Amino acid sequence: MTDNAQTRHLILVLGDQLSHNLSALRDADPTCDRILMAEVAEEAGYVNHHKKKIALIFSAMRHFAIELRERGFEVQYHPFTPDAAQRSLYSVVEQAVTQLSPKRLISTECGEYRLDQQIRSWATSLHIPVDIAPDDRFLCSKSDFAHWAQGRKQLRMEFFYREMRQQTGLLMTEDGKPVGGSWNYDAENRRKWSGKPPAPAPFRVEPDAITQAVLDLVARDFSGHFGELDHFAFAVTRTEALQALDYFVDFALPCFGDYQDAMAAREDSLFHSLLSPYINIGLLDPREVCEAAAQAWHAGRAPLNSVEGFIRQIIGWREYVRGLYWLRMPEYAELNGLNAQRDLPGFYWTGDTGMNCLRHCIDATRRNGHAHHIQRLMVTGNFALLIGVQPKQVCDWYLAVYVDAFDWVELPNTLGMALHADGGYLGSKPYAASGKYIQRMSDYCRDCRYKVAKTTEQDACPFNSLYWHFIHRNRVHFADNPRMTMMYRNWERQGDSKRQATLERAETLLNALNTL
Ligand code: FAD
Ligand code: DLZ
Ligand code: SF4
Repeated sequence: MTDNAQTRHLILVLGDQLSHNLSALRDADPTCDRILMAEVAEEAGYVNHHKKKIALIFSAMRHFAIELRERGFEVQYHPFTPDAAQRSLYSVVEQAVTQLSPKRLISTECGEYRLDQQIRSWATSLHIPVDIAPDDRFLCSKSDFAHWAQGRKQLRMEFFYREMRQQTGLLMTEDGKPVGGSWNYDAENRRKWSGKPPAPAPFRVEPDAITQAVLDLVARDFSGHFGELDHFAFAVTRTEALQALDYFVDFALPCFGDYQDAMAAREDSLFHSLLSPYINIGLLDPREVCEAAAQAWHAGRAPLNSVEGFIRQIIGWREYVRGLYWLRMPEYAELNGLNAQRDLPGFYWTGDTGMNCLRHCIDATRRNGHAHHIQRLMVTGNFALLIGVQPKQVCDWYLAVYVDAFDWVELPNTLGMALHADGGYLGSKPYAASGKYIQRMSDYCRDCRYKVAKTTEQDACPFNSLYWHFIHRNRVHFADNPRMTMMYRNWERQGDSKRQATLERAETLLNALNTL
């Protein structure tokens, strides 16, 4: 494109849209279109994003811009500077529209409701047609999900997942049945890990000069943000992300299924893929990730409980929460079905607590910007649920601290799955658990200041009395839930004085959360 050529289309590419087959780029013409990408203060600062998350997004954006230029595109790229006059995507786009007078602004629909609403209003404020193409990197469109959900009072992932299996043909026989005879091998995903087989070291990429420059920038300009920047080793290009996928399939997938729910003090990620950041920012396509796993099963390189469990997370849970988000926003973000009003304890930001499970999970989060699903759900999420933290505060924490966090996936997982704040729309039963669950699935309790076998004593595991306090105070919500009947029966059976002592211990803990 020559300097004086008229720009036909200005194409906006966001920090989580780094896919060469992005719908907004599909009809792009290097001779007359211009691509706009910008690192801006507003996006980097609307929550206290982990330093590694900002570094990953800026570095991957810079690498993607170079790849686009290598393909012949003109890219207007705005690197972050703390004193830039343009602090929001809107102001960057407004300036480019003034400079270039494009005929149209093209974008792919944005993953977050907040920014999506802003972009949809730009046609009016910028006086330019704005074309928003569907994000077809997801396997289920927003309208197909809405159609599936229509008329259902409660949604259940399992039924959605079966339809997705049929639609994609993943792990299906030629006559339309699930391979192995079952849709779901969840019951074979619950082994405790004893140290063997050894877990693979996490995949690492050494930072190149571009990443190093971003790391210096983040260290300088985002020093107040959460998390450690040291040992940054994320893939920042599609080529590197594909290597991360191969590494996972070769070394972790075979054991992924058995140890999917396990946690261990000396292994942060065990057999998990660590691929969510790459899928979420567009370096990997969810279909190719699932196909790579299915291929490993067909080739006899990974067992069915691993491959089915892994694929279920992506075509099941990932698509399900995304569909639900768009179906229920914006009111979904305001839900607080259990009327939880407590503040998030300060130790969520520091890890400074004697509760070993929480300390380990928060410390891994601080170091890596990652914790695996059971750590997020059954340790940090479970504790916030039991003590009744305000959903908004918990959601802001999850959105900030994980490298893979974007509102469309974080919000339903936190507000719906972990906090049960949506009245059971996403899941039929709260994921509330006592210390016994954590003991069964991890080795955290062994070295803890608290005793997991005790409930009411001074050194008793806080999760135990808090669990019963949760059950007791939420009777009105759960007593009629058939999946909770057993719990209420157990609670009644304990007798008045034991129950009283348990509730008193819980009250003492609730009044001193930051000293635990
Ligand atoms: P693996 O265990 O290897 O799973 C494979 C892939 O499946 C993941 O990469 C991810 O793409 C997908 N996946 C697995 N579980 C889920 C799920 N529940 N929802 C959506 N996708 C899933 N995931 C995010 O990507 N971003 C978030 O902000 C996020 N916030 C969460 C908050 C809470 C409270 C909880 C309980 C879960 C959250 N998850 C989130 C889901 C899940 O914990 C992460 O996707 C997973 O830990 C990422 O690590 P991994 O790539 O090693 O996953
Ligand atoms: C998360 C994030 C960050 C930290 N920075 C930028 C940025 O500077 N420029 C940009 O285009 N996008 C960024 N993002 C992602 C967006 O905030 C937003 O979360 C997603 O585009 C919504 O799907
Ligand atoms: Fe966590 Fe309780 Fe176990 Fe300590 S004893 S690690 S607080 S579950």
